[in-house]
Amino acid sequence: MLVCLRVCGAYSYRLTRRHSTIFLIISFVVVLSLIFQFYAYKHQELPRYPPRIGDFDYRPGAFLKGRQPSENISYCQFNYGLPDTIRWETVHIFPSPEGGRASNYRVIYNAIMGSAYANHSKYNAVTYATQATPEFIYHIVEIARYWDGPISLSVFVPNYDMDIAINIMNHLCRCYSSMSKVSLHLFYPKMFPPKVGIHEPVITTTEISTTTQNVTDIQIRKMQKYRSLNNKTRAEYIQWVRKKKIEKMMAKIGKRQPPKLIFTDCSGLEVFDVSTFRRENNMIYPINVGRNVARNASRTNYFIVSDIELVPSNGLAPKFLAMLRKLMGDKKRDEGCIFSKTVFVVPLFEVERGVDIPRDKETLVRLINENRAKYFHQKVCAHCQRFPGLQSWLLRPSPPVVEPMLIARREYPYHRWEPLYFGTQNEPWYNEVLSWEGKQDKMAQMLEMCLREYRMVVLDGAFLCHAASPRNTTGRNRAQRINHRRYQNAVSAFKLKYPNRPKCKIMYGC
Ligand SMILES: *[C@@H]1O[C@H](CO)[C@@H](O)[C@H](O)[C@H]1NC(C)=O
Ligand SMILES: *[C@@H]1O[C@H](CO)[C@@H](O)[C@H](O)[C@H]1NC(C)=O
Ligand SMILES: *[C@@H]1O[C@H](CO)[C@@H](O)[C@H](O)[C@H]1NC(C)=O
Ligand SMILES: *[C@@H]1O[C@H](CO)[C@@H](O)[C@H](O)[C@H]1NC(C)=O
Ligand SMILES: *[C@@H]1O[C@H](CO)[C@@H](O)[C@H](O)[C@H]1NC(C)=O
Ligand SMILES: CC(=O)N[C@H]1CO[C@H](CO)[C@@H](O)[C@@H]1O
Repeated sequence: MLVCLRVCGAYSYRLTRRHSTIFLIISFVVVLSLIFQFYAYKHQELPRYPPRIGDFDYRPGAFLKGRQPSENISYCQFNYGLPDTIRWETVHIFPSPEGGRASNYRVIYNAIMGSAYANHSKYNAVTYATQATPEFIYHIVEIARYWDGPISLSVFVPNYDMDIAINIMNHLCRCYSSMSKVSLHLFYPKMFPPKVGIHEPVITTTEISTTTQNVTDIQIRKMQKYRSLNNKTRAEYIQWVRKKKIEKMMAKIGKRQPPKLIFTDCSGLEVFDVSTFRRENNMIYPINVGRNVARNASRTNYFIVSDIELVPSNGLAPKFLAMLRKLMGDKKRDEGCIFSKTVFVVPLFEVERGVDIPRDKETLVRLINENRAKYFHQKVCAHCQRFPGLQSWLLRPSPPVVEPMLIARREYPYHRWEPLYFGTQNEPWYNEVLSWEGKQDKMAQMLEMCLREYRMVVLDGAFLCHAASPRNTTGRNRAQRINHRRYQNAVSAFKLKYPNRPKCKIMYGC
C-alpha cells in the first residue's frame, strides 16, 4: 500500500514536473475543441432529412385550370388603343427614372390602368411593385390572388415581346377578376420600340418527312448528284449551297414574328418557355429599370419592390398597413407621414419542388424543420438573403399581426445583404446599368442605403416565398464581369457623394 502510494506519488510528482506544460497545452486544446464542438452543435444546420420530392412542378395560375376566358368581359382598362393596336399619337413616352434622357430605355406608363384600389387614399393601401419579361408575366395571377392592394407591374417589351406581353395580359384579364388590381407599364430599348398586332397565323404548307429512311434516301441522292459534277460545276454548286445557308441564317436572325401562343384554358400557356425577341437577340434584361418604373408608377406612399415569382403570405398588405398605423398613430398616418430613413424588411424563403407555397408562418417553419424549405437563395448566394435574427425569427411563435422584430443596419457582417422591403419614394433608385444576368443587381442601392445610415426593420409575422425553380445560370460570366465593373463605378460615385462609413465595407461589397 505504502509502496504503491509512494510510487504513485513519485510518478505523479514526476509527471507534474516534467509534463505540466504539455498537459496544460493538451487540456487547453481539448477544452477549446469542446467549446467549438458545442458552438457548432448550437449553430448547426437542421438535420438533413432525405428530401421528399412531390410529383408536380409549380405552375403559376394552376388554380384557374378548367376556367375559360370570358368573351366580352375584360377586368382590365387598356389604354392607347391596346390590346389590338397601339395609337402612338395618344402615348406619352417618358425617360427611365434613374437614367433619364441619357438612358437607352424608354417608358410608357399605365398601358393598363388598375381600377380595384383607385378609390383608396395613398395612405390606406400599399402597392406590390414588380417587373417581368413576357415569359414570367403569368406569375402575376398568383400575386393578384394573394395581394390585397394595387399591383404595379412593369414589363420589358422590345419589338414583338410587346405582342407576347399584351396577348398574355389580354388573356388573363378575361380570366380572373382580381386582375383589376394590376397596372401595366412598359419599358423598352430606344432601338427596339414595342410592336403589337403583327401576329400572323402560322401556316404549315409542306409536311416535313421525318423517317430516317427518307432522310438517308435524300442524302444518298445528294451524294450521287455531287459526285456527278465536274470540277467547275462543283465549285458553282458549293457556292450555291453557301448562299442558301447564309439566306437561311439571315431569315433566322431577321425573325420579326412573335411565336404563336397556345392557351388551352385560364391556367396558362402550354409551354411557358416562350422564345422572346429578347432571347432571340441575346439582349440583357435591365431589371433595375423595371424596378424603378414599377416603383415610380406606384400611387401609394408605401410599396414593396419585389420579384414577380415571390408570393406574399396571408394578409401581408393589410397587416403591414395596420402595423404602420399602430407605430405612427392615426393622426400622423392620415397626414401622410412616413418614417424617414427606415425601411421594413420582409424575410424571403423558398420551398422545394413538389411543396405548396406556405401561406402562414407555422406551415413555413414546419417545412423548414423538415428541410423542405430554406431562406431564399441559401444555396446560390448565402449572404444575399440571410437576415439578422433569422434564428430567432424562426423560433418566435407566429404573431397574428405583422410586427417589427428588430432594427438592423446593413453593416458588417451583413454588408452583402440584399433584402426586399416596404419603402417610399424617398429611397435611392436602383442602379439601372446593372443587369439581371450579372447578378447582385440590388447591391449598389443597398450600399447607398448603408452610407445614408438607413434603419432596416425586420418584420415578423409575414414573409414572401418562392417556389422551387432550377435556374439555368450558364453563360452569365460576361454579364457578371460587366455588372462588377459597373458596380465599382457606382462605388466611386458614392465615395464622392457620401462620407465613408467603414462598417458598410464599401470595397468588399461585391
Ligand atoms: C357575350 O356576347 C355574346 C354575343 O356577342 C352574347 O350572346 C353573350 O350573351 C354575351 N355574354 C355576356 C356574359 O354578356
Ligand atoms: C414618374 O412618373 C411620372 C408619370 O407618372 C412622371 O411624370 C415622372 O417624370 C416619373 N419620374 C421619374 C423620375 O421618371
Ligand atoms: C370609385 O368611386 C367612383 C365614384 O366616386 C365609383 O363610381 C366607382 O365605382 C368606385 N370604384 C370602386 C372600385 O369602388
Ligand atoms: C479536278 O481537280 C483535281 C485537283 O483539284 C484534279 O486532280 C482532277 O484531275 C480534276 N478533275 C477534272 C475532271 O478536271
Ligand atoms: C442551360 O442552358 C444552356 C444553353 O443556354 C444549355 O446548354 C444547358 O444544357 C442548360 N443547362 C441546364 C441544366 O438546363
Ligand atoms: C416523302 C417521302 O418520300 N416519303 C416516303 C418515305 O419512305 C417511305 C418508305 O420508305 C415511302 O413510302 C414514303 O413515300
